[in-house]
Amino acid sequence: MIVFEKPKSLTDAELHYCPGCTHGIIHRLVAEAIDDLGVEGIAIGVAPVGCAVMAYNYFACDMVEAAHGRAPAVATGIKRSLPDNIVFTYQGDGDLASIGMAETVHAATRNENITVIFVNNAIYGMTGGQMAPTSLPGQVTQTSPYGRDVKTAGYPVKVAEMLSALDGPAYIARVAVNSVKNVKNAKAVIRQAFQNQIDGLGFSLVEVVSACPTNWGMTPENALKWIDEKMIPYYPLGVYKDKRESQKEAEA
Ligand SMILES: Cc1ncc(C[n+]2csc(CCOP(=O)(O)OP(=O)(O)O)c2C)c(N)n1
Ligand code: SF4
Repeated sequence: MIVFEKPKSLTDAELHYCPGCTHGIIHRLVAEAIDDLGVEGIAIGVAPVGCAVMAYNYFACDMVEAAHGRAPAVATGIKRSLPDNIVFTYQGDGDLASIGMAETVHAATRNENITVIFVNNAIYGMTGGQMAPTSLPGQVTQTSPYGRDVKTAGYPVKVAEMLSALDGPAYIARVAVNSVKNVKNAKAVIRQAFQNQIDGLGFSLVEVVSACPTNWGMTPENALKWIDEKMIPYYPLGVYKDKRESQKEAEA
């Protein structure tokens, strides 16, 4: 009896992520959503620049590599020219909320029918742990050795809250992958974000609070605890915007 299987939408390539990094869990949840919805033959992913730069080796579908931060613009072009395909981006916080902020906001406000997976690990992982737009107040990073000072570096960007204030996007949610309960919920939300695209609803973004034990300078176990103790209080989980639900309420 098979009790555990790799999703069909992941290749056999060995992941290069650090021990305890939760990028791997998120890859799996995306691949499971693609499998469950039966869109593996028509999915096209757009890989970021960041630790997930080699996502094109891991997802068993057509993949395109975008320049740093440009994935939503690249995905827009792909989806508009191939509307019957299912197009997703996979991006970190440096990629999406720093250099790629404009692309993100404008793809959301245009309600492009794409699915965006946004991995918020509160740091630039690939380049060695610099402060990200999402680093917490007081968080020590390579470029904030005394902790993020909001007086000079500003406050963290709350992407889910910010985008849900726009009229455009169809679905905005935040999940975490630091416990079994949170992973199960993340799976359902990511699946919904793909289902929305199949149903033609428009722009769906799932912010996934994720661990970077290497650059946080923590053991994998403590990194998961830090998510509970520090990240989730600042970045509350939940569905921030759901046009399907607001439509139902308006009709009731
Ligand atoms: C145009 C451009 N600017 C800067 C870089 C350098 N760079 C590569 S990855 C990265 C940040 C990655 O951080 P994030 O998107 O949070 O992903 P993570 O590695 O944490 O998963 C930066 C600044 C680049 N490759 N291209
Ligand atoms: S540096 Fe951080 S985000 Fe990158 S693979 Fe390692 S743990 Fe993951």
